[in-house]
Amino acid sequence: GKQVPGLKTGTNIQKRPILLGFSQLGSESDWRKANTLSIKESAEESEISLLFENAEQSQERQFEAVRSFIKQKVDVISIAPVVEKGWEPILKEVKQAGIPVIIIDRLVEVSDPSLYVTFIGSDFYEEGRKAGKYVLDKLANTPGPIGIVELKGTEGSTPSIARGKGFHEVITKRTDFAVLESANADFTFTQGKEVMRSFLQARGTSIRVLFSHNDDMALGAIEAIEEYGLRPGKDIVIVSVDGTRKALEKLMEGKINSVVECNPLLGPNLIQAVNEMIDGRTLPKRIVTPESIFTEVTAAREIGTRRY
Ligand code: GZL
Repeated sequence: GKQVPGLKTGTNIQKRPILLGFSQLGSESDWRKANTLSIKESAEESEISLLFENAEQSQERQFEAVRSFIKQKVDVISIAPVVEKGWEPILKEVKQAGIPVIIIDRLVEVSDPSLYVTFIGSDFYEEGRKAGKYVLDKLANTPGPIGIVELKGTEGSTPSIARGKGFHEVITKRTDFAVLESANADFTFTQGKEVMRSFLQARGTSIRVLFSHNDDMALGAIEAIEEYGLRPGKDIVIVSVDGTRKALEKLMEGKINSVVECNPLLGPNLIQAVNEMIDGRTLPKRIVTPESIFTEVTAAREIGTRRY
């Protein structure tokens, strides 16, 4: 195992695996399942032993997991925070215990940046802007007014806040674009279908565009649109975020028009950050995962290599 400083006993240095406590926020989507698998696989490949706790969307259960990691005296704690607010107290407890914290995937809103070493995750604001730009391009030659509906992710989560902000800022360029409905559907297939059904009942054929904050909600919405009697990808332009295999398949069928990539494979970045930190190296405050955008054209090329 790695040499953990302060573990010298006598002449030989005591070697034991690094203990990483990871609080995962849930298993709400294909993206999340891929994220969990990536972290477990990367920990296995390295000499790091992983304590994994799944909070199933409950911030309180994330706090409990972090407290149990403190009790177990782990070397590092990593958190994928379900929402941004409410993390100061628990992160102060971790700091008092002298355990470094790595935030991954989503961000925490804290006034004291020393409460975590680094944040590894996507630029969600840019993802929202990419989605907005796609809609502007797709409808460049379509006269308004154009009705848009939005399926938002978990209320108060970084991806939902930032994707929405980026998207809305970009589409203001067209004054004949109107957001008719915008509601949270918690990143899940089931709620995406239910909320889209309610949008259709309220607004019917005035809906011309759907912006979904993730693929699972978009896939649910596609079922609602087809049950309503409209053609997803044709009567309603659909742009989504993540880039899961199921979404790329719909992209190839023409039922989704564009998918903005959000990379869930954060395992290698996390494990590398843990090892570098244990070796006493300083880490950048922010590590951004590289991402692109998929359309009907590129989906075919991508689908073969997708791992999730
Ligand atoms: C984004 C991640 C989001 C995904 C959803 O990094 O937090 O949560 O976009 C997932 O699919 O549920």
